[in-house]
Amino acid sequence: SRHPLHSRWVFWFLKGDRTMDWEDCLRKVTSFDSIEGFWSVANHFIQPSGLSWGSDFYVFREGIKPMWEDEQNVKGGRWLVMVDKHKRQQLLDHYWMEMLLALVGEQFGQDGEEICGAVVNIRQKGDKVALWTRDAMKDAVNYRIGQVLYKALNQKDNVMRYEVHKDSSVRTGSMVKPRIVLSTASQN
Ligand code: M7G
Repeated sequence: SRHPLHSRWVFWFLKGDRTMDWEDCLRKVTSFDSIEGFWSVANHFIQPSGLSWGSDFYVFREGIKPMWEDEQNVKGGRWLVMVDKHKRQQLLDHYWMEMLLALVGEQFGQDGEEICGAVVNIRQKGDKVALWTRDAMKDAVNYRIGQVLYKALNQKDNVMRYEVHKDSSVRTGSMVKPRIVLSTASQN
């Protein structure tokens, strides 16, 4: 039988190409609205570690474009998990899969409605996975979402940061000042 999800999710791919506008590099690939559909997508596409540098995967709720400018993202932010360069072999594909399973498996309860989508960025300087939420000012909601993600990705001893998209989009230096920080210490 078919196990429907609460939302339909769209899977996007971005192949980094500095000679093109960023948005023109973004392609809708497919969508799914059941657990079975999710697995056929997950089994069909190469894992993040197989992508070339500069590529991204996005899984976003239908109707939300995976970009800061979308009205559902414009006031939002992201929980960011930076993948240790020396551990990408063990961690990258695992993080991405755990993040997607948490997302489509409704592991965030009511707060799940605040989540717009998931992102993985393949970067030579260090890969990133992130969960985008709708409202960067809803600290309590974002904190709870962060805690679920922290556990799902077994972030013990790592620091997870919540960054406001408005700050990322006007970034000049390399780091954005996070709005929330989660670490093992803040879990206790
Ligand atoms: P990134 O891919 O988020 O991270 O941003 P990176 O710095 O590790 O590569 C790289 C660049 O892509 C940004 O400086 C923007 O030029 C462009 N870019 C990324 N995002 C997520 C967006 C977006 O949502 N909208 C627009 N217009 N450009 C974006």
